[in-house]
Amino acid sequence: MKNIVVLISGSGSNLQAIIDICESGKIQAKVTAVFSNKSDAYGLERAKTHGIPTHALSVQDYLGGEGKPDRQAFDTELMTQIDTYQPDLIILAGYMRILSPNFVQHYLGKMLNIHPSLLPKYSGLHTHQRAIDADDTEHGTSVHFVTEELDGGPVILQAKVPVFEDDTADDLAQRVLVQEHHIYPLVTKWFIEGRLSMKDGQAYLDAIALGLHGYAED
Ligand code: NHR
Ligand code: GAR
Repeated sequence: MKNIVVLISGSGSNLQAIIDICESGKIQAKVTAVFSNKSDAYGLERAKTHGIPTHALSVQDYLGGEGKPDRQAFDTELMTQIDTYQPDLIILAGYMRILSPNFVQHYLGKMLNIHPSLLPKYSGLHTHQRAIDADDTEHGTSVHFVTEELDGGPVILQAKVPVFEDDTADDLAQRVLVQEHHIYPLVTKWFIEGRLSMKDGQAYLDAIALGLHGYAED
């Protein structure tokens, strides 16, 4: 049985999808802990419902010079606590804080993120509004390995959705989420089965190098 630790900041619907596939017995893994940088994240309640230990760390408890949040100190404590669970895989599921280089290096090749855009388009925040503002006719989501470059790690799998004329950012976000709940558990399954790896900044599925858009390159 492999151990998965999930990091969240909000609703945790992707966390739920991961918990569900683990509980279904379709993969030999369990979510052993959930960490949040927000104590009121709804995802923490979801974890508790499934008997999963939860931890909320507040950036406000890790202030450095001039009272500014000390990213390094926060991430070091996060790493120490995560490591007590001996994770085989770290999953970012709506985690909203940039991770420092030390943290990323520590889990390199075993940390995944789901980002709500068709990377390399729209890294960073507010992706749905940006797709609408650019009059894009399609949008989507990407699962990628986490590297030091924000949303810049190699893509594993994407899913596309249409953008309709009257869409608000929230409409689009909901449509994207439905796809995320399919592709994130699938990629998690691949990883747990030992089929996925990252070497020299390149993602591999069954030892075959994946392209710019991951498995579904067109
Ligand atoms: N960390 C590294 N090093 N690399 C990545 O690829 C990461 C990461 C941390 C989080 C998720 C990412 C996303 O999918 C992610 C990928 C937060 C921000 C951000 O600007 C950007 C991208 C992502 C997550 N956060 C602000 C910060 O100063 C805070 C924003 C807020 O709290 O609302 O950390 O989109
Ligand atoms: C998801 O759409 C995820 O792609 C996005 O936030 C949502 C989280 O939903 N992630 C980011 O924007 C990361 N910066 P959830 O909490 O219900 O899983």
